[in-house]
Amino acid sequence: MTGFYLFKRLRTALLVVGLLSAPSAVFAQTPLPDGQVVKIDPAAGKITIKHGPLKQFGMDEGMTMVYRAADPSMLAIVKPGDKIKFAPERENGQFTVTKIEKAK
Ligand SMILES: [Cu+2]
Repeated sequence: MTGFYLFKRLRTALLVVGLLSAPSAVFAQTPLPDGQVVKIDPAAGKITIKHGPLKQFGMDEGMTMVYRAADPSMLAIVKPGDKIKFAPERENGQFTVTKIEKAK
């Protein structure tokens, strides 16, 4: 009985260690949100993206909005109509895309 109890305790402890060490790996694998390119303004370094809800920014519903490109050169790989995965961030109160990938 005691041996079984110890086994259960040990198993729980291992599980907790596993959970504690997992978050960074899980976080790194969080997929980027989906979007669709509506418009690109290379001169201004801006891109208009249609996207679904982004709760972390208080966008509870999908919308079409303009983002600043962290690096204007990233706008060269996409064109209007393209389906993308993008990394939205808020920098100095301005919505910025730090990464754009073409969705397959
Ligand atoms: Cu938005």
